[in-house]
Amino acid sequence: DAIAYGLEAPYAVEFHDRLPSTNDQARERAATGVSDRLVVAGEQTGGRGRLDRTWDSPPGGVYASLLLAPGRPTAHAPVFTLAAAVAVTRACRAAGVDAVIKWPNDVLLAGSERKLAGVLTEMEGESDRVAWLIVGIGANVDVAGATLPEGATSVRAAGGDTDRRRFCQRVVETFHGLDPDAVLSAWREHAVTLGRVVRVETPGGTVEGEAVDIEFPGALVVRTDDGERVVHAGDCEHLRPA
Ligand code: BT5
Repeated sequence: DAIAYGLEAPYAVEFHDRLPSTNDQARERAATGVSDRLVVAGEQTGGRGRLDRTWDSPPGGVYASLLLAPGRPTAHAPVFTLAAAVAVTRACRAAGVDAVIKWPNDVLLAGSERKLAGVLTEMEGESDRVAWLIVGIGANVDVAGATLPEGATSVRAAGGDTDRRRFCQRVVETFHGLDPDAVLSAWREHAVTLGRVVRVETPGGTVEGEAVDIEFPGALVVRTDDGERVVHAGDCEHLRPA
């Protein structure tokens, strides 16, 4: 598999031509006490998004899950989603595709709402520390636009460099090289959500207003008619420029 050849990472890397889900594979590794492991697959047969949604995972995409060492505060988990989104955005840009971040976990083609990539962070806590933390990345790299779901696009469809090994290498290097203190400012630099009027469906109801900032570990600050709301999770829709 082209993606497998010569990838260098500060973690052990395992490659599979095909897996149900790299996140699930990483989870199985975690159960045997492994950590600091990157699991990469050439395609997935059961790729997952958030909230029981599916992630279409045809050959040519990049499907990678990073199993991080235990012990971090569970409350910090969302910052790894932001860091992964920054890493994927920069990898897209290095491949010649103008990508931007939509809160919380989408990477879009700039000037459109078409999705290039998504991030799925999962964890389990023991009291307030993570027992395992998995950051899963799905990116449409060398995938023809026609094989993707509606609203999706790919590096290939956008005319970028389709070398998956190079793409994956850049994601890993950027993610690893991002100083935790630098994640929020890097995210702000690439985000398209800030300065928009958004509607966020949260577990506690709908929040609508101008997205004004991001707060550690990854909460969106929304200025509503009733004052500022700090939104920790949800699905975000961009309505219009503020
Ligand atoms: C995500 O979920 O965006 C997270 C996707 C994470 C996938 C990676 S692949 C490696 C690792 N192993 C896994 O099993 N998962 C991770 P969410 O925000 O819930 O978005 C899901 C929605 O995106 C779907 O309901 C579709 O509308 C859309 N979608 C599905 N497949 C897509 C694709 N390939 N490209 C763009 N959009 C897609």
